[in-house]
Amino acid sequence: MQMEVNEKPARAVVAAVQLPGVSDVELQASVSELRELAKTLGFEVVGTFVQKRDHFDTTAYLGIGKRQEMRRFVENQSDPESDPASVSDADVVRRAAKGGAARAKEAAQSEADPETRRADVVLVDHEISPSQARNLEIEVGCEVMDRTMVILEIFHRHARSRAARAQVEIARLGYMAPRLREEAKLAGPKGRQRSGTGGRGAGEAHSALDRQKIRDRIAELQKEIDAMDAERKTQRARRQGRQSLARVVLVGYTNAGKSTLMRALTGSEVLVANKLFATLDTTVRALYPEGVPHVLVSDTVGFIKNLPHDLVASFKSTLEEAAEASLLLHVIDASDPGYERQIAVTDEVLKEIGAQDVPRIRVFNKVDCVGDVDVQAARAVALSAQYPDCMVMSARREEDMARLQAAIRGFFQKDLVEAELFLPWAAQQLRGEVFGQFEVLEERADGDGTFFRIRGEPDTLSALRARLGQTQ
Ligand SMILES: Nc1nc2c(ncn2[C@@H]2O[C@H](COP(=O)(O)OP(=O)(O)O)[C@@H](O)[C@H]2O)c(=O)[nH]1
Ligand SMILES: [Mg+2]
Repeated sequence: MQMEVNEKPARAVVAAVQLPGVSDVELQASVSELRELAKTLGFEVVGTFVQKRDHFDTTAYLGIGKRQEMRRFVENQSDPESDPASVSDADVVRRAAKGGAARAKEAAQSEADPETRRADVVLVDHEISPSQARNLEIEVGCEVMDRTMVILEIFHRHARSRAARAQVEIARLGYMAPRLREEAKLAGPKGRQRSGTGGRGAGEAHSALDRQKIRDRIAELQKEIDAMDAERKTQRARRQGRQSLARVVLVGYTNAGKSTLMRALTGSEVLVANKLFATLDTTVRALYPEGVPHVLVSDTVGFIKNLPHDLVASFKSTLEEAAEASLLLHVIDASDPGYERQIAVTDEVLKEIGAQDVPRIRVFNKVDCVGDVDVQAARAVALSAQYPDCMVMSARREEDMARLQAAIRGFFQKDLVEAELFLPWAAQQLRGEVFGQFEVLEERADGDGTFFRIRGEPDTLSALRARLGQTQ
């Protein structure tokens, strides 16, 4: 489901059951979070359906009436009376007997004009069983993903290192295992299994996998992770002392504004065309405008308020690049009533992944949402007293973005040194690197080579001098 920039985004409908004991505020928070997660996956959210119930409908999560309402929405029918979409039980049974992929395709394509359809996928705000997903898929007429699957897909995309990928794969297998079993039961011995929403990897191999095989695979992955952990520790020790890239990592809860800040700081559009960084993916970009040193900014998955417990380990592994950062920007939604607790959780997790010593700036964002101008000013004073050196800002204000940009530049420039560098004629192939890695303040040439007066990182300078065979 990887989305290209120029591809039309898939349209999603969010559906949630509000169980007794869940307040409106809690439900709303959970639903907005799912909508943000959907956007992270590149979906455009076109509708939300909420239903109060004592329990989930055992057949299809939502009650029959809500299912039909959703189908009419998806198929873009306004008149419920002439609704050919209402599905009889016989229909359900008949279609359920067909193979998974074929059935999902039929549900998605044959029954509504693709030109007028309003949605491509339903996102359910809880974890549901395969049979509930299957029935909902048939009745509403498009693919269904539950909350856990949405989160797993996001982790899958954000897991960078081999260890993180292995960790996410374990979580995915854990999610798939009971589903494959139930699928096998539903489909009968020869039946095909549901593959439409299984996700990469797990989908292809499923028919051959039984529980034992899944257990073996999980054990194997765990062994790999342990081995890689040890390797990473030595690598990290080795990396220290070598020239390091200036690297900013954005962390914080979903919806705090990380991606918004990322876009504003890096001017994404501009940089797609920039050759130097053309290979960077969407979550790693260069701080713009460029300067010395080059600063790379990465976005992370973000903490999720309703994170299923089984996914905690894989969430942490998607965050591990935070431990390698030169600077963490901890983005906090200052208008969220639960922000203090969120700060505590974030700090705790950062400690667990070994990022406690990485310098960090706390960025209290969305201050424009906390009340009128006076309330905002009072909040800024209180936060600055409680968290020295924090930033209180709004991504919607240009002057605030400029302050943040300056704080980041300032952080990296305070360690820069000015120096003279001599490049003999025989080493002129390094000219490009001199200009790429340093700010050149002055340049003059004589019979032996070129003298530069430069400003840059001391480590980068030592590394270049070492290559030139020059001692300090
Ligand atoms: N009012 C206001 N909205 C903001 C601000 N920063 C981000 N947003 C909005 O908050 C929502 C979540 O932002 P996003 O960057 O996707 O958050 P992320 O989940 O941390 O990446 C989006 O609708 C943004 O437009 C801000 O400073 N003020
Ligand atoms: Mg984001």
